[in-house]
Amino acid sequence: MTTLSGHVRPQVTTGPIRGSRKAYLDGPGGLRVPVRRIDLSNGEHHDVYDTSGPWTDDTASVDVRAGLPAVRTNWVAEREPENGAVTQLAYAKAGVVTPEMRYIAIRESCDVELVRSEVARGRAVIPVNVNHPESEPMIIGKRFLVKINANIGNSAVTSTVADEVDKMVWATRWGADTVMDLSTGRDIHTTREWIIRNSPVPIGTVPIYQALEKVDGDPQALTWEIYRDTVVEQCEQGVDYMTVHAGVLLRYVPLTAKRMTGIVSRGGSIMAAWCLAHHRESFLYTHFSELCEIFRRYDVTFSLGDGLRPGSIADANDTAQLAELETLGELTRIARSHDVQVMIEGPGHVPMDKIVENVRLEEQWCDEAPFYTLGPLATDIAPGYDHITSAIGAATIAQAGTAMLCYVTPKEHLGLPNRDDVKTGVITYKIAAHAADLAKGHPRAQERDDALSQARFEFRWRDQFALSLDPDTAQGFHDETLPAEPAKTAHFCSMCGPKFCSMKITQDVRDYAEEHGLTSVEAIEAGMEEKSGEFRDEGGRVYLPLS
Ligand code: MP5
Repeated sequence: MTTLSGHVRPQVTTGPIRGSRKAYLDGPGGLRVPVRRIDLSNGEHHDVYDTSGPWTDDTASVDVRAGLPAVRTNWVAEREPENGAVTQLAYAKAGVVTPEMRYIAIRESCDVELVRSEVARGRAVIPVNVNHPESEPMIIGKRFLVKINANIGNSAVTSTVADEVDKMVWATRWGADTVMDLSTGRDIHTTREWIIRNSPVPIGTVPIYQALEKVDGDPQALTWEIYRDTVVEQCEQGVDYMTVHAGVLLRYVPLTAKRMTGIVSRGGSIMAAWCLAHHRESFLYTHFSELCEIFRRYDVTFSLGDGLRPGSIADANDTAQLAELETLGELTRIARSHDVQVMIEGPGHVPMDKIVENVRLEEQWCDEAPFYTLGPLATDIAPGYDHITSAIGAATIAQAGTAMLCYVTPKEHLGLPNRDDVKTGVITYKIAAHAADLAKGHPRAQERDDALSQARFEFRWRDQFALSLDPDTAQGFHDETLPAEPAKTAHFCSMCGPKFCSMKITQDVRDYAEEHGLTSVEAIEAGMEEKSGEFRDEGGRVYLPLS
């Protein structure tokens, strides 16, 4: 790894999340698929999907200077590139099941044939650069669990390599399925190297940012050659998917002239500036097939960028946005003809009533390539709370079929997120993704809700904390008012106190029923019968005289 002279050495958070431990599910051929095992006080345990890699494994010795162990090295070495493309798409189309697909089937508790067939028809992607053997295979597609991405990366104003490595490990600890390094400041190459070597999840980038850095920030000075060399450099390093804004065509730029907020994508605005300055078609579009050939050699996945996404409610679903989406469909077909995997990036800012249309058009025009959306924010009026405005849109769009949600943090529109913002963004998006999994009827989604609700109803407070997305916050809030140990088994909390706890009262009803040898329905009926008897005995009068 590039040495970090003059830098603070990265320090990352290690060790299990409160109330759980790392466990592994064994699969055929020596596969070991990680899960987070939550041991419950009633002797049961509950396993949850685990994105955190060896960093949360107490038994693993990991050192950020050495990088993570390369778990996929042998799988990659066994491939025979001389026989054709090494992409998961090429194998899937040829009917071959890769070790990555078998790993994913265990991780998603599904049949491996579902994994292969969804990849083969392009409705799912497995982002795995052959040069990122440290990553644990995962799948992005509407038939699988909804995934979330966390954006990190420095800017010219703030942050260091150490901060960004810490944010990557922190984001995956809380559930980020992929991480994008969107660095635009200093040390872009070095930052990315440290992130990739230590990342258990696929890493995405936007290569045009580094290309722009190479020409000192002047979009006009960009060339296809500079861009191509940057892409090769990143492919060699192990970037798993790259955002390419190849749908921002010269003729679409004028469509944004009358918009409320113009072009809000950084990559989109860079390409629009280049097209206008040279009055030529985008080199990303004219050289797209060459780009496919590069991606194919490394199995890098396209994330076709929405450079013309709406940046305000007023601009949602406008002509510029939809024109670009159609072009992304054309590019999807070209990429697939090269056996390269593709996902499509989506908006932005969209009011709730216009969200579903985005999914329908994407599926129709882009041949069901996995949709990867940035929120969308369902309203523009809450800066400081845009993790929430966007999670509303994210849950809605995921229910309609979006495969991966790109998180938005509370700092969106205001500043570079710090590690607290990263955690808030990740947890918020886990909520949106899981809510969609439930609504879509994912076979395993409800198990966790049931386990948590059962713990809640039985006043197993520690189990309730451990089963929650953020056990530290759940326990912290509980302990703020009732920190003493006996409160961890008490049949109430400080919200309602001992006499007004609805769950306690329900349990009393059930206890009464059991004592009298009745079901709770019978107990209620018996109680009502008792009361109506009293009513009749009093003469059946609604109003009784005051005695
Ligand atoms: C970007 C982003 C950066 N914010 N989110 C995703 C999913 N991909 C890329 O994008 P841009 O378009 O350069 O602002």
